[in-house]
Amino acid sequence: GEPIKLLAIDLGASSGRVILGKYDGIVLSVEEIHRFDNTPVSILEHLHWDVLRLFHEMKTGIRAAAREHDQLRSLSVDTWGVDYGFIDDGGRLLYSPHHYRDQRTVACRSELEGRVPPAEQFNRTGNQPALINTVYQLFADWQQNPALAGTADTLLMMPDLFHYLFSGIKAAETTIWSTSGLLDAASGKPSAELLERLGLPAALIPQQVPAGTVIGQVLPALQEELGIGPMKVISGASHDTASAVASIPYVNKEGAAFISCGTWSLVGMETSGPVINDKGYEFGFTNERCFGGTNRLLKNITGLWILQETGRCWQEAGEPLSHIEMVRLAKAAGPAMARIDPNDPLFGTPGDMPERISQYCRWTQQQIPQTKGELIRLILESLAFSYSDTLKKLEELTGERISVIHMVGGGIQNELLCQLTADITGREIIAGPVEASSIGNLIVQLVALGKLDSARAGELVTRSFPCRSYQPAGGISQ
Ligand code: ADP
Ligand code: LRH
Repeated sequence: GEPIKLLAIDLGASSGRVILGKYDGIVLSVEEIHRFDNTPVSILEHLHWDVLRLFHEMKTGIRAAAREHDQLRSLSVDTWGVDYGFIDDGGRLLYSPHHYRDQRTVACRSELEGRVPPAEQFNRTGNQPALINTVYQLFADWQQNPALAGTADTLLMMPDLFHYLFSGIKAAETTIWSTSGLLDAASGKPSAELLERLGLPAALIPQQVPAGTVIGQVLPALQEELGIGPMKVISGASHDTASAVASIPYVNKEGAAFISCGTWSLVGMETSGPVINDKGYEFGFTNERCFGGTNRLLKNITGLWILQETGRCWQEAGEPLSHIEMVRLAKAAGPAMARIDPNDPLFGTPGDMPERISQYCRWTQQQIPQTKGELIRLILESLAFSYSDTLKKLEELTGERISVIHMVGGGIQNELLCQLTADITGREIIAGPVEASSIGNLIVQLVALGKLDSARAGELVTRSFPCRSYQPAGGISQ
């Protein structure tokens, strides 16, 4: 019969896409309908997401899909973590949500940490304390904008916000909320105690739903505007990393780690429950929820963002380079003469990355890269070394030996990064799928619609999307 047709809307911190998925019961095929940049806007010295533009681009994608295909059954949005918008009691969006790299949290850090020390935050929530976390942002909003207490009725995390704009339904999906630093790790519910000690109203948080919930339908007026029929809105694994991990075609989950490579690099393993101990805290790990309720023990590494920002600087200087050219130059440059710690705060905010990397090398008394190729190579090798270091810590934390690493996400199109990771970790890399978040998004929708058994998802991905394997070449070691 007719295949089932669904739309995945995947918003990364650098770009968004509307993907059409078709499932005939055997194979899942995907077609990219619309891709758009996700460019934050700095206004009045604060960094914001352009949500109206993003919603407009989503609509453009849906309209385009509807022109070619009828019977689109459902849609689901997944986005990057931690960010949110406010809705007032009339259902209106209050203002364009802040970007997690906005610096308003800095001034409130010590006040927050005086009330709930970082180690306690970690022990309660399983989330690694970080200035980007929802809890830091929300606390800063409450301190710096007292009027919010009177106007903000509901807090919607980014994907929940878009689901609301599509359906009119307000919900709090658990995977995205598990990035907030506000959920109790054990119960998976908002921590009443944490909220109270920070003076934040629990009433801001709408009804919680698990990943894979049909929350409503696209609003009638939107159906008409977009030229679609009735379409379900599904709250999926709405954190992009949760979606990406839902797409991993594990051969054997035991001894398998993952690296989700996009703007960020997320390095981790699935575990049955949160891993909360002093070492995990000290090593900088975090615990987030997966589709199905299991746990993801992972570390956030400032990833290809550093290369993106570098590329942006060169572009602004009138010397743009494509991804392919960057990889070619880095290959030609040969082994890097210096290394950075990608998680150094120096690399966390927008700015002149090439200059900051030189600065870092100067401070650490290393050779300063002289050419673009050397600089790119330095970034990629530094990432691979930090992956390797993180994987060793993961082995120490879990007591498991990692034998294979699944790499997923846009960054795996950088085959030099994949090969360096194989070489430096000494492990086999299985790379794929590239569009991991979109594919995971579609899988969760299929499960929610009762069309796929979640235990069969890995096989479906293996059947439907090519993966590439990289073997360690030997010769490079830490
Ligand atoms: P996000 O979801 O965070 O927006 P993606 O998963 O789309 O990120 O991955 C974006 C990254 O993928 C870019 O930073 C870039 O480094 C890398 N990338 C994208 N296309 C290519 C390509 N053709 N070759 C090499 N790298 C690529
Ligand atoms: C990756 C990601 C990551 C973090 C960051 C803010 O896109 O979702 O897991 O939460 O964005």
